[in-house]
Amino acid sequence: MKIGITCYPTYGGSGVIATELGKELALRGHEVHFISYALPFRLSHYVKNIVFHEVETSSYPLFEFPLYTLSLASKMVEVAEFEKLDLLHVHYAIPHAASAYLAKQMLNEKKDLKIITTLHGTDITLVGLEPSFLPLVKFSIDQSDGVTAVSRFLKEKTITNYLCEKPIEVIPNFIDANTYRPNGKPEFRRHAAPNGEKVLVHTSNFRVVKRVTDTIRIFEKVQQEIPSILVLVGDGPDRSECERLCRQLGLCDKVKFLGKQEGLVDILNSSDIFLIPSQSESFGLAALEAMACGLPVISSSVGGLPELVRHNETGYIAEIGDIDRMAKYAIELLTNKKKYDLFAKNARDRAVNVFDKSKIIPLYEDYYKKILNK
Ligand code: GMT
Repeated sequence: MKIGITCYPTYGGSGVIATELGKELALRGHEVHFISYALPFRLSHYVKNIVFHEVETSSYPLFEFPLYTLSLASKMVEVAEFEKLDLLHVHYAIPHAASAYLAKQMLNEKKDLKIITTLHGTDITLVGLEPSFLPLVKFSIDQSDGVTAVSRFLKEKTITNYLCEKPIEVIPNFIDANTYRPNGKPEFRRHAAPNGEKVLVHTSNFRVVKRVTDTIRIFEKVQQEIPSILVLVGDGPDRSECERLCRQLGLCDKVKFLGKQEGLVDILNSSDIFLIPSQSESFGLAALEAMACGLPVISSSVGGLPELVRHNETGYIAEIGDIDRMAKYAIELLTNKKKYDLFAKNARDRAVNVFDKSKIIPLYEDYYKKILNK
C-alpha cells in the first residue's frame, strides 16, 4: 500500500505511535509518506520505503495567525496525487483530520483518497471539547472513512462527547518489546542511587493532566519508609512548579530532574517502580514502555490505564489524587521481594503478549484493507 501519515513530529505519544507505525509498515514493504511541519523525532535515520514531505506555511502581514491547517491540506493533495497514495492516516484529530477532509474534497474528481483518523487523547477529552473546536472535531470524525481510538475508554468518550455515529475501531498503543526490555544495564542506578536506594521513576511531558506533583508527594511518603530516590524524565509547563514543590518539601537531593532524555530504556532498567497518577490518560504509552522493561506500574484509575495496568497483577491502581494509597502500594511492593518479582514478570509478559508491535501492526494493516475495500 502507499500510505500517507500525518502527525505531530515533536515529543509526545501520538507522534511516537505514528512514527513507529510508519517505520514498521515500511519494513513490511509498504511505501510510507510522512507529511508534517518537521521531521518526526523518531525518524532520525534513513529508512527504506519512507519519504518525508515538509509542510511550509507562508507568513504575510495579513495573517495574524499561521495558516498551517490550510498549508497542510494543500501538501496532502500534492503528495496524494503525485505519490498516488491509497490512503492518508492522520494522528490526533486537531487539526489533522480537518486538513485531511479538505484534501479529500479537493481531490474528489481525481481520486477517492481514503482518510483514517486515529484519536489519541486530549484531542477528544480536553482540547476537542472546547466550543471553538467541538463542531469541527465531530464533523471531521464523522467525515473520515475510518476512525480508530487507542483504548475502549477513548472510543466510549468519543461516542458520548461528540454523539459520533461513525464506527470506531479500538487499536491499542504498542511497543517494540525487543528494544524495551530488561537489559541488565544498571549504570544509571550506580551513580543515581549509589547506596542501594530504590528508584521510582516517572516520564511525561509535565502537563497539568499528568499530576507530576502527585508523583512527588507519593515519593515523599515512600522515602520516609524506604531509602529511595525519584527520577523525573521529561519537561513541560508544570516542571517549575514541581521543582518548587521539591524545594518546599526539602526533597531536592532525592528527586532528580533529568529533562528530556533519549536513553529511556537504560533509565527504566535502572528503576524499580513506575508512577503515573494522571488526571486523564487515554492509554498511557509511557507506562507500557516501563512494563516492557519489567517495571510494575502504580497508576490512577483514569481513562485507558485500567485496560493496560492489571490491578494486583502487573501493578496497582488507585483513585485520582489518592496519594496515601499509591504510596502504600509502592512501599508494599518495595518491601516484598516475592511479590515484586512476580509483578515485574507479569508486567513484562503482558507488554510482550498483548502490546508488542507484532500483535498490533497487523491490526492496522487489516483495518487499512477493510477501509480500502469499502
Ligand atoms: O493527548 C495528548 O495529551 C497528546 C498525546 C500525545 O501526543 O502525547 O497523548 C495521548 O496519546 C498517547 C498515544 O496514543 C497516549 O498514550 C496518551 O495516554 C495520551 N495522553 C492523554 O490522554 C493525556
